[in-house]
Amino acid sequence: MALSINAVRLIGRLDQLGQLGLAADGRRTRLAASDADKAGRDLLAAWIAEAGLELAVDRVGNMFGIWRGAAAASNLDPVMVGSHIDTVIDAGQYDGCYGVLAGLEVIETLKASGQAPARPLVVAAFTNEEGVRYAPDMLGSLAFAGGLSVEAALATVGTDGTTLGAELARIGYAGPLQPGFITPHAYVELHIEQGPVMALDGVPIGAVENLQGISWQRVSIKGVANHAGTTPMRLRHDAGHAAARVITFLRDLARGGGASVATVGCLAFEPNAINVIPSKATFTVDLRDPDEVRLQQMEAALVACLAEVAAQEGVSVATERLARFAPVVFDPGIVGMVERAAGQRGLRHRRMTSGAGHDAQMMARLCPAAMIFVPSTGGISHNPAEHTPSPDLVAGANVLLDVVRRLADSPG
Ligand code: HGY
Ligand code: MN
Ligand code: MN
Repeated sequence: MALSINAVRLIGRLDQLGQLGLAADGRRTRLAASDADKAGRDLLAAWIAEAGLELAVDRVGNMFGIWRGAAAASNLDPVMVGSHIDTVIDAGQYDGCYGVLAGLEVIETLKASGQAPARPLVVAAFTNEEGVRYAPDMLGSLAFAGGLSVEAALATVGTDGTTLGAELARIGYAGPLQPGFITPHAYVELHIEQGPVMALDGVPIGAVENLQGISWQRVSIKGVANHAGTTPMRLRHDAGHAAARVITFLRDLARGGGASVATVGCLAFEPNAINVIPSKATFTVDLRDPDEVRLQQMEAALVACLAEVAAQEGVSVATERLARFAPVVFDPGIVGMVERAAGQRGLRHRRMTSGAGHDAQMMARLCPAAMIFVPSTGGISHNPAEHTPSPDLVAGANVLLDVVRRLADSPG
């Protein structure tokens, strides 16, 4: 009988963590370095201690549970699993949390079963994966992988005017360790798919072989405030209308190109009054594509659109880059391990591209990395309706267990 994780403990912890950050209106929000995030971190730290693992926190608040076990004497690099426990606004309870708690569950199961992996095992919870409060997303794992200096990370100013460093200190998670203090032998992230592909295919395991590129920008359009009633249409410099033209352009651009997607998730007008032509429109642009060339073409098309709208509407435009990550190809060897592990458990599986960004795309800069997906009911995520049936959650965690055992006992 193959070793299996403790399903009751995993599902129970997911539900318990999922209760944190619930507002009176029932919306779940645990933005990075917020009080709600602290509550989640404190709960995770307690479970890490309960599992008998060593807790480590680095300077950008990344949290780690470390099990050295019999490998303490070896100087072999550890196998790392993990994800994130910060959320978007009005979030589901599985995004990120599933990968962290299943990773912890895998280590606890191996530890309790008397296994003695040749390598230490580490579960990570990276800071600010979502990037909703502080841009870019995947900030903690980016810093851990050396793609962002600690100073720049801590100085990041949030949408609320706070700085990440001050907030981490305030919630007690400005750790002492330098990001990158561990060089993993390999990194495997278990995550819900957050899209419709697996649910439509009826496939319980996804072997994620690549992850699409991401381009985030903030666009500010400045026009001229004027009276909504007295200003003829031909004399307007309407920042709101200019923004609407760009937003519509982006949707049509993405709809015309294969796997491309474009999203304007934030939009604000000034002075934001019913009878005043907007003087300013500020909005965010999220462009993604698995192909770097197509992503660059979308970025160039946006530049051209902004120039045309500025000229025709008599407005000025400014853009600010918030994040830019090229597509990532994961380690084929680990992807193969995922497929074999699923097959040996009699689980159907398929290769996938990740539409969402994940910490694994940053960890792939440091070591061989790959991801395992489980289905999202109805393809819904970043939404409180986000759900994955417990049998799928348990199956994914057991496949992670098998892949970790294989990696942890590989000397090379
Ligand atoms: O934006 C993303 O894809 C991730 O959820 N941070
Ligand atoms: Mn996530
Ligand atoms: Mn997310």
